[in-house]
Amino acid sequence: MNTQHYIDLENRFGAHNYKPLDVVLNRGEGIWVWDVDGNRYLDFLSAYSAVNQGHCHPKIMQTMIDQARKLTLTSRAFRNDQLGYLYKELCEMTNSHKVLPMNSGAEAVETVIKAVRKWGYKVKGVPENQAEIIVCENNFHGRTIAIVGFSTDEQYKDGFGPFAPGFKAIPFGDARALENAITPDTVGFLVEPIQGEAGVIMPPEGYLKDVRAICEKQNVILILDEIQTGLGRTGKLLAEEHEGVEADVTLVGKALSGGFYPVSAVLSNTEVLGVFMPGDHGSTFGGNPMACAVSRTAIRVLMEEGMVENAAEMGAYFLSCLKDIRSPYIREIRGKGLMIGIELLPEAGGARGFCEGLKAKGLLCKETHENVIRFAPPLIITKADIDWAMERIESVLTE
Ligand code: IF1
Repeated sequence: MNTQHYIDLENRFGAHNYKPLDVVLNRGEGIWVWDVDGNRYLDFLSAYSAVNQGHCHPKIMQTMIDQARKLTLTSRAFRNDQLGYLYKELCEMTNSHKVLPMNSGAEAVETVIKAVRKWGYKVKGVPENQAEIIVCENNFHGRTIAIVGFSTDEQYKDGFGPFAPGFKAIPFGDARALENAITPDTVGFLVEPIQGEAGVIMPPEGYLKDVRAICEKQNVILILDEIQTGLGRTGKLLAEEHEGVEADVTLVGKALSGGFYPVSAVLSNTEVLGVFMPGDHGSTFGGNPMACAVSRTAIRVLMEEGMVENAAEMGAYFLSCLKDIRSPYIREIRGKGLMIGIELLPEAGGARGFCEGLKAKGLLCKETHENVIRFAPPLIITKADIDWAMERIESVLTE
């Protein structure tokens, strides 16, 4: 069966809401993936940072198999023996007090929107239905109706209205703008520590510290969406650690399961999650024993196997190699840890062509918007692997 056969199947029977690179994968191990024709590729996307631990990590896989033999799903109508341990281990690791488990990242975002609104009414004293959440321009927090409703990207919204009210967008990286936007009805500020989808956009240094102080002073809940930046990606367990701050609420997902299973969580350091009463919120699959067992092992290997430190070290090495490239196409190279973007000049003809070129040389990555090539390899990558990748990246960017 060749690649085209699988592509034809997808095109005939699937919705066309993606335009993937034409590579059909059927096997993965560590940083490598293989296509149906037997070609091997270095994965520089890591499923959008969901496989930070590398593909098919043997310990996570073993946990999944063992748990599948025992018990997969109980629903939250009953308790299971994994959930409490996941709570405890996540709290200890992230210095949180409370956890609420969901499945997708978007569900974690929806959950926190409900929680901070209710906190606003019950604790802060905001008048009924007046709660306001501040978000940033060019945000990406998922695809549900509430979330795309506060996107500032026209494509994400076009044709999908009407949307939920109660959101206000301000420029990213501008602490003054936050200060000016807050009103007595503001309950939360939702922000990515580094904007991923927007093109690996880094805020000015001190930004998180400043917004932390502003939220504190104005009694506004600071919510960091670390679904992409969290769990080692930027060289710290959570990106907030780069500035020594602690959010009131932190959202994690993606690598929380090492890519085996959709698991997300809302982590809370205040009484925000305390506003939920039985029946207020839930999910059939959220907190199921399979998800809990898998993510317990996924976070354990992340820590035990030094992946966070490796991301910091290899990220710095990779960034310095990239900055040595002399290319007429590059506008800027930026990133933290192993979350790196190369912004191309408009005359380069778009990032997609470069991603196609890299694929032909055995390296898989994905453009974001028109002009940014995004690199996010698994956090287990070695110096030799980066050198291997650099040869290919350099040749595509200079030929
Ligand atoms: C797609 C990007 C990455 C996220 C942040 C929440 C979510 C995401 C910061 C929602 C999801 C994804 C989804 C994926 C593309 C992707 C992405 F290109 F959009 F920017 F990762 F880089 N918060 N990000 O980045 O999590 O519900 O998907 O589990 O195809 O939509 P989800």
